[in-house]
Amino acid sequence: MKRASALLFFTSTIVSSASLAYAQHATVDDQELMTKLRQAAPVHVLEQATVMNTGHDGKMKVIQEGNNGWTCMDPGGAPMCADKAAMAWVEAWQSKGPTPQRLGFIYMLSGDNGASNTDPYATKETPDNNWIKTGSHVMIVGAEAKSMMQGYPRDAKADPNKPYVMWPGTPYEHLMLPTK
Ligand SMILES: [Cu+2]
Repeated sequence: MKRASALLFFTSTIVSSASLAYAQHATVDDQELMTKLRQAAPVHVLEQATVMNTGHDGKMKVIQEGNNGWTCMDPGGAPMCADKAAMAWVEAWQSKGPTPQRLGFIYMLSGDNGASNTDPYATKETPDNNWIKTGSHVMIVGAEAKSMMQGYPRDAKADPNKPYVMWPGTPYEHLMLPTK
């Protein structure tokens, strides 16, 4: 009996980590999402922000209506709060559209899940995609940031402990600024 329930626990753990690996389809309940977001951005930003969670159908749903221009969400285990210009940049990146001109700002104070530093669309580590995991950081995005990025390292294999340019040479290159 004990054995059977241990096995059941083990199986469901595997199933849930498998679905977490599937970033877009991962679901966390709203309470859990809010807990994660409190670690990811200043609480006063989160308080008045629009909060989106991924529903079981994989679509984003608004779970808190905001009025401060910020949007908070957790796409695939990387909780973040983004301002309006940064949201437009996120949309451009995801739809492979032109980089918006305006400067955007993103809080990711609990770090990310890892990303390729050379392929903006990679979802997992491969031997040659320069996978990198960054701890607590903020991001500055948008075409306007390109002049600001001069002088920061733009190596394919970045050192995530220091400020660096992510996705260098792509339309979505942006500044990663560790906060610890
Ligand atoms: Cu980030």
